[in-house]
Amino acid sequence: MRSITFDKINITGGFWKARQEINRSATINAVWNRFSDTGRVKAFDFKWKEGDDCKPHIFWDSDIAKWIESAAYIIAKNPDKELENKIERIIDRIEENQHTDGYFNLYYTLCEPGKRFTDRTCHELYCLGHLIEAAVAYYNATGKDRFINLLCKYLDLVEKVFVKENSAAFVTPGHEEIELALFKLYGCTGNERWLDLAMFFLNMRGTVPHDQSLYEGTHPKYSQSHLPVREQFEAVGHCVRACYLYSAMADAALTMKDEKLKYACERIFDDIVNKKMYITGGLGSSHKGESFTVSYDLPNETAYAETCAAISLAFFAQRMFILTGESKYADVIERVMYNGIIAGISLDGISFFYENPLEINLINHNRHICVSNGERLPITQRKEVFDCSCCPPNLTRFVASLGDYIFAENGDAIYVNQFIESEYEENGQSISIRTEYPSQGTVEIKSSFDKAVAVRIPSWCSRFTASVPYTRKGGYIFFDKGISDIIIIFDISPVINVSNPLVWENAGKCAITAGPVVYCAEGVDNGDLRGLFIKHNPNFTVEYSELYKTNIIKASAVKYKDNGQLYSTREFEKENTELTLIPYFAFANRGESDMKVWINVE
Ligand code: FUB
Ligand code: ZN
Repeated sequence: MRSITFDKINITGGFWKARQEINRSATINAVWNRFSDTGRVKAFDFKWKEGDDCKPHIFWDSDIAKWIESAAYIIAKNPDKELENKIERIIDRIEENQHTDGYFNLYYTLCEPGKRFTDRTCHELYCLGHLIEAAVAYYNATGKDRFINLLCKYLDLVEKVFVKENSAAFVTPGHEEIELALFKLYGCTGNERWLDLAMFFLNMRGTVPHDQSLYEGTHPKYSQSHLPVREQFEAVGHCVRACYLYSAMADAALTMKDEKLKYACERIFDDIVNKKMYITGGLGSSHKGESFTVSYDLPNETAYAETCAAISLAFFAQRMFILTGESKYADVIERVMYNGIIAGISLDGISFFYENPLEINLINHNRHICVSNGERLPITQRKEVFDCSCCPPNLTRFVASLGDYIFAENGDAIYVNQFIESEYEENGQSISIRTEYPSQGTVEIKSSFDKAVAVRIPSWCSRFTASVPYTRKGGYIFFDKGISDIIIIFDISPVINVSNPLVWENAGKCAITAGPVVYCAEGVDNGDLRGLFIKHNPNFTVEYSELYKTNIIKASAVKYKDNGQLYSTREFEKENTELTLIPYFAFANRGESDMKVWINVE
């Protein structure tokens, strides 16, 4: 399967066009401004000294790198001199401050000189990985190779220290990222040294006793260092680290035709999706280690579900789709992009969640009034920047390059994976999608390609119609070549979802989805959420909301009345009511509020 990259695709309207416009006009500048306020941009002047404010953090390089990568994706579609100049200034600083042997790192140059490559947990290779991704994106957008060349010089050093001399204090990085970046660099330059280096880091993981020792009390599973990669079959440890690693494993499986790696990736992916993923596509059941825990452990209120983890799942899923051509991977991308990822950003595009809980109970947030311990709970309102601000620039790069996920090509067919109003043109042939998705299920596809068109039937969809004959194979319906006008109508009526009974937290509860969108109830619409139970077979009504650019849902429900008694042997009185449900991605945009995705069923 060949992916058709975002630069060849125009997103022309609808839900995602609006999101990309906000990303381009508001978010990219807001993130830059907050990175300036907090000293991240200035740090690249390399003037910081002990005692000054804004001490560089070990992965500030990566924050700016992800910002550059995002800006490069934006420039690729909308040339913008101001953004380009900002990038050029940072590259100037990198060039001026790169060590003569190629090394470049803010923290180890300014704060701990002489200690480079001594601490596996300190993110040097992670930062380099993000710089590489940024440089590749910038080269692809502008044709300028100065940034890539600087980093290749750094990579000459990395190859010497890690592969030839084995002189660093560790062999594999504590936070994966460089591996997938090296695959991108190999794809861009064709230089097999970078492929070999990627394979070196992958093959060594889980084989080096020193790298498997306990770091800061964490188990080797935390950084997926417990086993060689071909023997890893379960998703473990820190979720972002994990999915960046699994993405690189999938890259390697494809590039090297490595069946063992492919098998490991398939097993891990299924483990995530069938046992460890929130209905929103969020990953990470615990803030401790920002990590996967055990199967079916999916607490709602204390969910970690870091925005970066959701994005990293999309990266892994996309590579698995390219590797296998199976629609289930695109299903997961759809789930995560409409839910777990964009919940991380406010509707106005300037503030962010790091953790994305599936429930907010404000009483628990105020519990310290009565008792002092209190479970650690995610914040209830988005913030413009964090001390650890990895998520905002991950969002900007994901949204700017969203076109990557729409179409793919394999032999005789063009694949339509995501229903986003867009067009792709190559060699005088084109395919376009027109749709109001996800507020409506109608998708019109026009193709002049001399190929069949394969359209994904989403796993959530039990009913659809198509305007022309098709054949079904796996998760796709195929329209013969020569069929140029296709209209598919997916039934996106609201439906009830229940959890596997082993998910303790969700027993007796349901979640409502419509098409790919997961819904939630907020106190701001429904008053006190306590005592509210959705009817067993609820009536749903749907109305379009301009605020959310998709629908809200009203569902029939009952409200139990407080009669002043704490306990009773008889059922409390109840009255019929209507529950208002909004898209989960839009929660916490109207002030602090209780919120629930999983709702009690009467
Ligand atoms: O450690 C770098 C990034 O910060 C991780 O990927 C996130 O989970 C956050 O810890
Ligand atoms: Zn993050």
